[in-house]
Amino acid sequence: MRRAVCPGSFDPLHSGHVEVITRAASLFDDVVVAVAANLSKKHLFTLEERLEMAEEVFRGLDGVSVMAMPPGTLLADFCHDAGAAAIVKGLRNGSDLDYEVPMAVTNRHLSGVETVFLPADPRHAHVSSTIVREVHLLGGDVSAMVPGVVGRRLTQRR
Ligand code: COD
Repeated sequence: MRRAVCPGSFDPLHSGHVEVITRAASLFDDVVVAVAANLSKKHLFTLEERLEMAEEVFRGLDGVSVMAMPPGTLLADFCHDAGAAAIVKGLRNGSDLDYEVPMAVTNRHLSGVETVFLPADPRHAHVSSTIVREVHLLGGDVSAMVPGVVGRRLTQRR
């Protein structure tokens, strides 16, 4: 069985994430969405809330499960413990590539796990969690950028 890990903060989960994870699920037998507690980021949603939203979004997608990556966990160790063959990431642009390649090489050196990059679909390549949070907090409509469950949670936050 070929397992892949799709890691991220998912704060919040948006259409670009969902699209890449759905494509990963068509390439691998099993996909673990690893929701990270990133110590260097101040999150809008708690880890628990981000897990709940991801579980609801991917409930109907065969072969996809959601797990927490606790604070202080190396992604390489998480992948090793999960028996993953690959990390899957979406690439939006050259800046993502510059940022991601050193992490991919480091993760391979640490655990032998390869990173597979999928080009972001142009319909979602402009979307980021930062943009979703900012547009929402300033009163804009983000419904085209996030799954329904995330939109509802954001509305409750206003
Ligand atoms: N279209 C397609 N894909 C997208 C889009 C989009 N519009 N936006 C984001 N993505 C993809 C990217 O591949 C991104 O990596 C992933 O979705 C998750 O996005 P975010 O923003 O939720 O994730 P980040 O950048 O906050 O998450 C970073 C990690 C948690 C993956 C990283 O910090 C990590 O690996 N942490 C563990 C600690 C560790 O091992 N550190 C050493 C690394 S060498």
